[in-house]
Amino acid sequence: MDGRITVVEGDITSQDTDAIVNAANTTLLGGGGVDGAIHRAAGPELLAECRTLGGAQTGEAKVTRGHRLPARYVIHTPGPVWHGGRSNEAELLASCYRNSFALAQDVGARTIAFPTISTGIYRYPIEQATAIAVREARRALAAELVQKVRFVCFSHRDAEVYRRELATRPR
Ligand code: AR6
Repeated sequence: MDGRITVVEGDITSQDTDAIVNAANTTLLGGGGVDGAIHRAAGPELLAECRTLGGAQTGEAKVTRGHRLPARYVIHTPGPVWHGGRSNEAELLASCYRNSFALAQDVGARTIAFPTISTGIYRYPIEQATAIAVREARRALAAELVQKVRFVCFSHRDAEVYRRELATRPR
């Protein structure tokens, strides 16, 4: 297992990484799930900054300051809604990770924490989403876009899926 990738069970809003990633929607104006939690913890200044961004397409990413969060930056990325797997979901989810890593490098964020993008309200199957997340994290680390990646799982079950994936060799 690559020691630069860690898995924790917990709340992404309390992470002390340089950047945290928000599983947003295309409006970038907040919502439920982890998006709602991040906006509540960051305070209304986050929504005010998000209003200047003009939304984002699925798979894109945009960055704001962290405001009241411990993290300096929030990278907002709308993941794909799961429609059964034949609507380009895998490529779009990979784009979320790639664009998030690219933005982290742009702003100089060396450590980054991700939630399990798309696996909640958007219903992406956790095993398949995890394989993509881990593959893209390994690539970003190999390319030295960031130095550390933390996967923040909201449930023990999700964390176990990540640990299993990290214990397997890169595919
Ligand atoms: N910290 C870490 N993970 C969390 C937290 C938290 N504080 N809260 C929830 N999760 P979801 P999606 C987990 O639904 O599937 C929003 O309305 C959650 O249990 O937040 O990408 C947006 O505005 C799940 O495992 O994101 C979009 O409309 C994971 O985060 C839509 O939901 C992702 O679940 C995006 O849906």
